[in-house]
Amino acid sequence: MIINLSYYHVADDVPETEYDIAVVIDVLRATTTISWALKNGADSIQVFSNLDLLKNAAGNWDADYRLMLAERGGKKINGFDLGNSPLSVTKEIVKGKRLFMSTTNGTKALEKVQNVEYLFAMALPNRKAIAQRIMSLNKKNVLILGSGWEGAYSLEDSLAAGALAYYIKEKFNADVNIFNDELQASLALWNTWKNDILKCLKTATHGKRLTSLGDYEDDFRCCSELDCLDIVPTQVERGVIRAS
Ligand code: 3SL
Repeated sequence: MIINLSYYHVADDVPETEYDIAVVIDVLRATTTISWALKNGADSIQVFSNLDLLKNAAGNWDADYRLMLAERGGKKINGFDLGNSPLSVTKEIVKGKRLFMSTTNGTKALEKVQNVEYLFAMALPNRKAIAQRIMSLNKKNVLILGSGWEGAYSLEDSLAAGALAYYIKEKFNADVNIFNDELQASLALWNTWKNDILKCLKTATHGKRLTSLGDYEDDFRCCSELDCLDIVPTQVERGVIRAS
């Protein structure tokens, strides 16, 4: 079967089409944090764009088994347990807990496609695991969605979209229809930067934004690692993501 692979930079660009699978990417840093939290034993992650809804839902959860994560503009919001760094979701902190999470762009993108039957969160560390899952499902229409920044294009999400399409096309030798120009451009981007992912992330506007906010060297290193996690963050009920 031919796989139709499309990529859109931000949620508002996604057409009203039926997709079998949606893969949401926020390299810096929401989907990297989600992937590492699940790797480190978090029970689940519930995503919200709205902070009041997050607080309400968290309030109904056993306080010993919950954490609230919130970031806006790259910074942790006061009053929340954690911000949005993959380095902060260590085993000691997240094991067995539900993470109630809201970020500037990543959780919005996840909300946008939560009606798609199979919804996965991807970052560079689990690119291969996601590609394998897509292939194993044998579905036709696959949407890759970047999170961007406040409605605008982001270089690092497009790089990862290209990395995923490249893996499916070249490593699986799958019959792939690169459905739109956005994905063609992402493949070209991947070919340009695949040997210096870290530099690409630091060159990106959001990479520069993070650099201007403080020392994010370890976050950059973590977010630029490729194929080191076997976790497939999967939506199991509306807004709730678990490892599978
Ligand atoms: O935009 C988002 O959703 C965040 O991932 C941004 S940040 O990396 O936490 O600054």
